[in-house]
Amino acid sequence: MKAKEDTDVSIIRLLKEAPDTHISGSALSRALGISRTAVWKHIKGLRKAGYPVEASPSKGYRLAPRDAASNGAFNGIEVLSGLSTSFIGRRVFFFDTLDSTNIKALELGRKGEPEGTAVIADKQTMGKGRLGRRWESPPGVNLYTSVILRPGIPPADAQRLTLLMAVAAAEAVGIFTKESPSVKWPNDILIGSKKVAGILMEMDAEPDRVNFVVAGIGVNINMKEADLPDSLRQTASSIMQSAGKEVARAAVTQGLYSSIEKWYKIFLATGFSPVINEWKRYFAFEGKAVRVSVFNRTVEGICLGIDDDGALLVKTASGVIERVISGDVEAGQISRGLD
Ligand code: BT5
Repeated sequence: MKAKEDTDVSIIRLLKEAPDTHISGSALSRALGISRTAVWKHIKGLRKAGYPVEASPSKGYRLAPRDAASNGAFNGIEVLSGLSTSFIGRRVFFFDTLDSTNIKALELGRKGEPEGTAVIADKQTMGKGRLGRRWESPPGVNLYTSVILRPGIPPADAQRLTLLMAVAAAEAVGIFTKESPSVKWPNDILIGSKKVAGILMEMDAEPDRVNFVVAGIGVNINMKEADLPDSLRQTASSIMQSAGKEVARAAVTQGLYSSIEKWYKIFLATGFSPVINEWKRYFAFEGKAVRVSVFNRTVEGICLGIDDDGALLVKTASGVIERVISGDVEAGQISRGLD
């Protein structure tokens, strides 16, 4: 990230820390180690970027209070100036439009960007779901982000990170919603029965080693039904629809990055079981009838939960326990012979 942006972030952070007071030009120049003229240049740039910085010759600078209806700016400066993580999202590449944040993050990962680097787009033109599906990504309302991780694990273990991301996303969504979120195996975050967030993990790997993983997360934040195609209106929702009000996208992003960092550190320090245990708390399908689409077949039965690797366990009518590594789950019918 460019040095100029770091100074901008510091200025916004300092102004936010003193919400109702002015900070003099000389105090800012001392705190930032730059001249007063340089401070003024940055303030002009920040105003251009949409920050309402007031300047008074006698008192200095102050961030004008935003009106209550505004859900705040959403850009790299806004995310960074309120971020409390040590490495997730500390480097942020913010774009107004991208084809897909995952595509950009894969490109940046191959160029050697460090662990924790994040890509955000206000809008995606080719937002990706799993198996070539599409992720609806309208502008101005949601979060589309991808984070680079370098966990040094074998490719076979990478699936575990999907569940870790689901735990982090559910935790972050739950901070803002009235209802508690649940997870649908493996990667959907639901409020009630409607999807508010999805996760797409991609990796750059050799046969025995993961070079890096890209965790792509889409969170519906202030999206209204009207922003969605007809086909998704019955199945998708947003944080706003549960919270009853608009929510600042920067705050959701910061919450998500904090949760990712927290669970990723736990995973690296103590392994996968704390993540699995937490994931189970959010899982709504255990003991229920499910129908799982797996490539070219369907597995039906009672969901017994997941095993230690995160695979789904389904007991079929014939009593066989099937272990499903990848697929789509939906509620099924209880048929005779299942117990
Ligand atoms: C997912 O796939 O749920 C993964 C979504 C990942 C999106 C993020 S955004 C940032 C990053 N960059 C990307 O390009 N992608 C990631 P899957 O489980 O296959 O679900 C896809 C299905 O969810 C679609 O076929 C629709 O039925 C539904 N869907 C599409 N857009 C949606 C939305 N905005 N909200 C809720 N459901 C949606």
